[in-house]
Amino acid sequence: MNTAIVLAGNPNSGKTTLFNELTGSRQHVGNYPGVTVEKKQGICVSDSGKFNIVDLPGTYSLTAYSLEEVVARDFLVNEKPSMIVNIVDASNLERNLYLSVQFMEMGIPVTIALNMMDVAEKRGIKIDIEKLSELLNVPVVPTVARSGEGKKELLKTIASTVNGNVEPLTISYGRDMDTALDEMEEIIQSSAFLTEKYRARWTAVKYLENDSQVIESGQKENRKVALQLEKIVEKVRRHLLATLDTHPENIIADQRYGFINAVLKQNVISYFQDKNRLLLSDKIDKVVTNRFLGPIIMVAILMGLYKFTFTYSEIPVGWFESFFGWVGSVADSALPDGLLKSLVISGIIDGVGGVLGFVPLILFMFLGISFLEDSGYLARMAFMLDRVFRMFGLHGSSVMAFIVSGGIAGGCAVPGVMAARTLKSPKERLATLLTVPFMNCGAKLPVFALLVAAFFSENKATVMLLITLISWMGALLVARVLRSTIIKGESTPFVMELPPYRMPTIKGILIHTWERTWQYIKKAGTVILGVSIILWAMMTFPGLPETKVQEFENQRLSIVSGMSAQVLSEIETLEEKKLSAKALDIKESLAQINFDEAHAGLKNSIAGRIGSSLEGITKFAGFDWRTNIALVGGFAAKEVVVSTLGTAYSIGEIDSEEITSLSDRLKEAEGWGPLTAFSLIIFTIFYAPCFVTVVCIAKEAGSWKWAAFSVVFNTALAFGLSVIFYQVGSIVLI
Ligand code: BGO
Repeated sequence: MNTAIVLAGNPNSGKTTLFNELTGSRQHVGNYPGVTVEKKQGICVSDSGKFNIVDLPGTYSLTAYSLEEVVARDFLVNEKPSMIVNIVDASNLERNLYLSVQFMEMGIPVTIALNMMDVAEKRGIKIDIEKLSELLNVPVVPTVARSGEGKKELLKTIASTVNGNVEPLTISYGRDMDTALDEMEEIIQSSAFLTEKYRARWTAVKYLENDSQVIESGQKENRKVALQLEKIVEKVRRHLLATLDTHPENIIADQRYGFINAVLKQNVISYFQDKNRLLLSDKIDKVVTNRFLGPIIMVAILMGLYKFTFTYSEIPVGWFESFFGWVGSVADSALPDGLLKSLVISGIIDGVGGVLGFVPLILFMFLGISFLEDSGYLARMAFMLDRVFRMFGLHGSSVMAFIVSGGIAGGCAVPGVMAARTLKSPKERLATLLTVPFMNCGAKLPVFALLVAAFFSENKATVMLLITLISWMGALLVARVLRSTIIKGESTPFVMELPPYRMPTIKGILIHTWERTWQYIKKAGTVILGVSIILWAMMTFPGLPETKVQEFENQRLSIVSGMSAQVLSEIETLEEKKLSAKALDIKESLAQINFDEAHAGLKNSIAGRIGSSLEGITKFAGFDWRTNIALVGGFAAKEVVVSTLGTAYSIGEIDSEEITSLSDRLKEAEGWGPLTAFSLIIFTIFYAPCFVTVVCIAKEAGSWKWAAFSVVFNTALAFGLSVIFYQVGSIVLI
């Protein structure tokens, strides 16, 4: 075997010493072509094989700022060596790994020679070599180049790994940059832009780093594509300046150090202190990620966010409700009775208005989450929860997806599913995609709020907490089952970037909050609007057959026949207490007929027939045909459960002074009680994700198979759990 190996590392890491140790007298020195940078080459013959070794100039980075850096990376790009042996100074690990990370991003196989182990030991630094190797996903061999210690082991490792496949390291550079990188990568791949020389992702990162050499080669390669990429970079640059008051280059450096920081923090190094960069961050982390204090602080912060959101959004939510109530009353008086009025009020205003009413709540929640994210705290939360998640076959990066989906309260599974993109292992990503919909998204909250207010009004907070715990436990247990059966596979080590803490800017938080809230508003104006209209139609048509309508009309006529128009008008318009006992009797009889007619119409509608046909099975979970209609509607969007229950339980309802709200109606309705209500809560937590989430799962999982799985599996699970709960509850309560 005669393999090309390059030695690379920071200046003074011991490269020359190791080079001499490996090549002995079989070496010669020249210059790299065209420049006066020294190029040392030599041959290493050993039991493990024969290697051509080139010593790269010592550099700290792979930008294009110095001649050494350009020479080093040109050599790597043009010569495509079989392996980089990266000499890392163990006594200065964090700084040295900054270069290693860049090699790993290039996708060239790397073996780390962890040199100066004697110096590290003298300074009391202990390094868990195995853990470091596992987290970086590259071989790591301890060496003392000066004495030749570790040389044999290093050669053996090189020989055994030199022709293996490597998965290039992909670091997350934050939401804004990752979105731009994905877009750029797609353009670069599809137009084969510089792809003969560089990996597409690497080119994209270099564009964001404002790398003059790559930008110049890009312009020569294809002006049009280069311009397209430059435009994206410009947009991100402006966005970052506005939101975080910084440049992409700084974020890239921070996130690379954040990655290294996260690796070292996982007990890789027992004495770790960086005097230059992360001093304040480290001090904060000592408290915030402490084994005992960390979880307490995390719960306190979450409770604070929860309280902040619900306290401050209560009043504006009320304003929104009043506004939509006012719009409804305007439509009521402006439109003549009939189908159009019913469509506008029940279909559009009630449906879309119900969802838009939650905009203030969503806005306040995202305001809090944006603050936590921009400051760097959310990354710490994921870091702490990683251990728990790993036990259930998930990953530290899944934490963020769970939180965004409503792990705290009232998120949305759509961005949650998208947040799973940061997971590098496809199996862990899939397990995350399939379990985030169990979180309590903003659409499920009104359903829980309604049922809790109606049936558990004495213990609202406790029941809400119980619902949150059930959804988390359910999600984690399902993840465990899936990861032990159909999506079996090893857990990948978790290295989430832990960038230094930053003071978020007000402008940045406001922009990030608005971006997310706008997504929610757009959903209400498109998907929810469409679904509300369809459901309204399903609950309205085909209506009652003419003979039936006539029957009800005859019943009304038989009651009012012989009565004068004035008496009739009094019965219709006067308050109940002003009516005589006989008139009140007539009024109630008429209302009962109207109710029976509307009830019969709803039961005969398309939705009613579906609901009734399911009743044979759903009765085991305590659900009647009207609840079934609401749950079928909830497949489209969970908010629809509330609005549909409202319609189903109010159509033709006899309004009395005591029964006005939906929760009062449910309390009075036949078949309803705490048992049915909690069974419905369990079903709502677990059943099929809403339509938009299902589409997103298909897109992110790359197959409709998994989207279909989430619908069928989740619904079966939800139904099974509700039936068990309802049946056991019925026996216990008897
Ligand atoms: C001098 N352990 C220790 N303790 N020292 C090492 C090791 C090791 O594992 N490896 C290398 N060194 P280079 P670059 C020196 O030269 O190979 C030492 O830039 C000195 N010189 O011996 O040159 C190595 O090629 C006088 O130290 O690094 C060298 O990457 C006094 O680290 C230095 C003390 O190694 C840099 C040291 C006249």
